[in-house]
Formats: sequence, structure tokens, C-alpha cells
Amino acid sequence: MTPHRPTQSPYYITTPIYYVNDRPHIGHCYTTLIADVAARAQRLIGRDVFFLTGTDEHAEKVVTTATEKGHTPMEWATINAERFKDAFAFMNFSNDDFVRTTEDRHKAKAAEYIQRLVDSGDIELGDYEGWWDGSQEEYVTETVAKEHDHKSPVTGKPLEKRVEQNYFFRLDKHESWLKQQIESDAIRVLPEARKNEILGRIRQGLNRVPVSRKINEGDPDWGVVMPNDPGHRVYVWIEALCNYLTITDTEQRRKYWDAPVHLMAKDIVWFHAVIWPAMLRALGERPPAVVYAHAYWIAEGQKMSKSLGNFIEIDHLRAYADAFSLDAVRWFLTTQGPLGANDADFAHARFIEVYNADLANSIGNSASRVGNMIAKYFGGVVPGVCNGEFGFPDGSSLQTARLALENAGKPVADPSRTFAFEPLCRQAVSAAVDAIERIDLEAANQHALSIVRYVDDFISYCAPFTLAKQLDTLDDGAHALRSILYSCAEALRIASLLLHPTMPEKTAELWRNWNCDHLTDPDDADSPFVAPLSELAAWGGEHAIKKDQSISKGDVLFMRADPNAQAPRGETVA
Ligand code: ME8
Repeated sequence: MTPHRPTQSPYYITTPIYYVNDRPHIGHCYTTLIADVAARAQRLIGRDVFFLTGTDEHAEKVVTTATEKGHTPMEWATINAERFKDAFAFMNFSNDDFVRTTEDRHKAKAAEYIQRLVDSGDIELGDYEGWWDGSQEEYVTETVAKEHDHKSPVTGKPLEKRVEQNYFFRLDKHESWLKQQIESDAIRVLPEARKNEILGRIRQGLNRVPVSRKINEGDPDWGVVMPNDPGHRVYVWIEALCNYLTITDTEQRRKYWDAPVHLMAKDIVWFHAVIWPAMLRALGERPPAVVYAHAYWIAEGQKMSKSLGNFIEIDHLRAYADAFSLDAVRWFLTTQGPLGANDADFAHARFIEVYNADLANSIGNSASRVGNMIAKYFGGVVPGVCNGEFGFPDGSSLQTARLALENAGKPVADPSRTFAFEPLCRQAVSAAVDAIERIDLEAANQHALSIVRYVDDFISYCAPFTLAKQLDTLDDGAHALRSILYSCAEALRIASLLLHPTMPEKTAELWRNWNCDHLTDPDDADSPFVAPLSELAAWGGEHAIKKDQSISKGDVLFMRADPNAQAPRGETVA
């Protein structure tokens, strides 16, 4: 099979790079999962995707924790970077690269960018006095410090008064440009609530921001030294932001810098929506197209914190994956997560409710009902082609199904009802693509689910099992049954394409059972698909379910969960 060549513009999506002072938890997995689902969805649409994640290693707190644990900063950074990589492999993320900021490829380029900003006068030397939040590696403003009783607004730890001679980035020069870019959505700050918040803050006025720190005697050799002044080190935030560009600043990857999409949680939206675009402008680079800042996961109704010890750890997610499958975990996090402005709660009861409603009773149940009926009535072989003959609208088949119900003395729900699968699927695909562009992945999945629910509704309405008992007596009985089951299978194939970005393993399992290998190409490194979604999802098109295609029942994709069973728990090793 010839791999399809993406013709649409490249798509670059990033996650924050995570601190390596500690191991990963659900929050880190969540942002990276959203990026993964968006990346997979864009590959499915046909775009040439680059998806970057990684670790931010030069923070002071990495040095502090490493010392506490009896490691060098590099050893400790490596231990935790590996934990992030393991967690992301377990979550089945499809990132194209993983950056560690201690790598030369990042450090060298970051220093180069800083030098360029010094040369252009965008970075200058000056005095700085401020409140340092050591737990967050950032200065907070006088107003914020006062409001929080001189404690960190995030962790509650005491703030420290620091006076330093620093290098400063002239953020003030970009105030009106930033306002205009964000107001006009040239830089789209999403969700809307975050955009308003950022604009409100910009309107209060922008000051210069410190970008370096004096190196004192005895300081560990950790971080990037100011390229123009060996007595200063680049402030970790400024260096970290550069990762998005350092890793794509190569001949092969330059094309991805067309319209980057940065994902993160609301805690760090200021850096991404204000400081970073201004730095890029000063460097003569394009600003990001989208800065998407979701809200937080909380656990069983409570904010997650170190002091409460209630972080949802990776082992906890692993225990859920063991019990319900990894894709069920991905589904729950993607569809129930804090993608909008409100926090989301990871509660066991809710997990089971969603699992049973969406997966066991909808997707899993439909797939096995259709597979079972094709096995039972047609020996597991698709009984017709989709050339319109077997695809609805086919009023006569529906009429025959109603007749079978009447013959069996069963009620017909609504005798005037019609079903139109082709437009239903076409609209669901088109709405899902729009939702993917907005990174509204919950909506994209709901559009996929709407096809599955339509199939369920259709099966309940026309009761193929009743019809199947009357094939000898009804003239068009066999034709009607073929038509009905073909429509169900083809609709589920289209739904499964839309479900694939969130549930890559379960959809691949369905495609194996249903012999849909004509959809994918295992040899294409860029995309697993042989054609863009618009072609793959065409009802009855080149990639449709084919006549004589064998469909084996396979295992049930999602077994029903017992709501009263104990919640799985992971054993987290400190
Ligand atoms: O801020 N719910 O790293 P970090 C959802 N190194 N997402 C959460 C979360 C929660 N409860 N907790 C954390 C840093 N996250 C810097 C970033 S980027 C140039 C430098 C996720 O390890 C979310 O994406 O503190 C948040 O923005 C990120 O982890 C913070 O990760």
C-alpha cells in the first residue's frame, strides 16, 4: 500500500515540559493525553504532525530535592525523566520527541536566542527587588504577595524578599502588540475565560521581566549561563520556554513552526500567552497560534496536594487500566477532564458510571451485537456491498422489518420513522473535525458516540433478530436483514475512526476482528492511515466495509463493570 502524503499544513502541538524534582502524576498525564489525542486526530485528518513533550530540569528545586535524596542534580533529573518517559509509554502517547532541557541540543540553541535578544537590546541589565516564590521558581508581584500574606499563592510556602542585579527582558515594549494579537485571536487564548483574564492583566500594564540570576560562589553548576555574562545564569522559566523552538529549529523540522499549539494548565498560561509570544516577536519568529490552558484535576472532591498526600499517581491509573483497560482510562480522562474553565473530579463512582454508559453499554455492546448477528445469520461474512443497495436510506428494508414485527405480534415504535445513515455519519464526521480544530475533544468524542447511539437505536427499532426468524416467509426478508446489518457495520466502522485518537488500542482490536486492515498501513511512520479521514470515512466509499469481508466476533471490547466492586488502588512506591 502506498502511504498517503499529507497535503494539509503541518501541525505542531506541545505540552509544558515538566519539572523533574518529583515523579509524574495524573495532571502531567492529562495534559499530555490531550496533546496525544489532538495529535492522533490531526494525523487522522491527514496533517503532518509534530508532537513534543519533555522535562524541565534546571529548576532550583531539582537541586534541593536531589540533595535531600543523596543524588547529584543530574542523577535525580535522570531518575525522574525516566519516570516521565515510562508513564508516557504506559499511557500509549505518540509524541514525536521528548526533550530534556539538560540536553546540549536545547542548551546551545537557548543560549543563542538569549544572545540575540541581548544584541537587539531586548534584554538589558538592571536592578530588581521582589518577592521570590521558591516553590514555583518565580517572582510574584507586590500586590499578589500582599494578598497572600507573603506566602506562595500556589503552595502557601513563605515568599522571600530578594534584591538582585539582573538582566531584564523588555516585555513592556510589546504591550499594545500583545493586546491586539490576543484580542483579535491572532494568538487564540482558550478557553475564553483565560483570554479575558490575560487581557485584564495586560491592561494593568506590563513591566520588564527578570531573565537571569546572579551566580553565587558555591552554587551548583546547573542551568544555562548567560552567554554574554558568565556571572549570571538564565532564569529557568525563560530557558524552558525556548524548548518549543530549540527542538524544531532544524532544517527538517522548521516547517512545524508555522502555527504552534501550546497546551498547559491555567497555572502557567501567563508565561505562554504573554512572555513567550513577546520573546518570539523580539526574536523575529512567529507567535503561537493557540495557547490552550485547561483547568485542574482534583481527587474525590479535594484539591490534590503534597500535604494531603492525595495525588492521583501513575500506579493508580495503572490499577484502573488493569481493571478496565488503558483505553477506558484514556476515555474517562479525555471526556470528563478539565478541558474547559472548570476543575474536574477524579471520582471512582463517576468513572464506573461513564465506563458503563459510554463504553460497555454503547460502543462495546453495539460492536458485539453487530458482530454476533453477522456471525449468526451470515456465517461471519459481510453479506453485501455498499453501493447504495445495502446502505440506508432503504425504505423497503425498514418496511419489511416492521412487517416482521407485526407478524410476531410485537409493537412497532413509530411506523413513520426513517433512518438516514449516510448524512448522519457525514455530519458527525464534519462536526467532529470542527471540534478537533478547537481542541474540544469531549465534543469530538460525543459526535462519534452519536453514531453508535444511532446504530443502537436503529437495532432496537427494527429488531433484526425478529426479522431473522421469518426469512422463509418474508419475500424480501434476506435482503432487508443484509441491508440492516451492513448499515450497522459500516456506521460502526466510521464511528471507530473518530474514536481512534482517544482509544487507539480498542479500535485497532475492532479493526483486527473485523478485518479492516485496508484502513491502516503499518509501514507508514508518519500516519497509521492509508488516506485522510475525509476519504476513510466516506460511507460506502473505497475504504468501506466490503462484501465478503469476514467479521469475527472477537472478545467483548468492554465488559460491564460492577458499580459496587471496590475501587482499584495502585501501590505507590515513594
Ligand atoms: O510548570 N490538573 O512544570 P510542572 C491538570 N516546568 N493538570 C495539571 C495538574 C492538575 N492537578 N497539575 C499539573 C511547570 N498539571 C514548568 C513548565 S513549560 C515551558 C515549563 C500539568 O511540572 C499542567 O499541564 O509544574 C500544568 O500546566 C503542568 O502540569 C505543570 O507542570
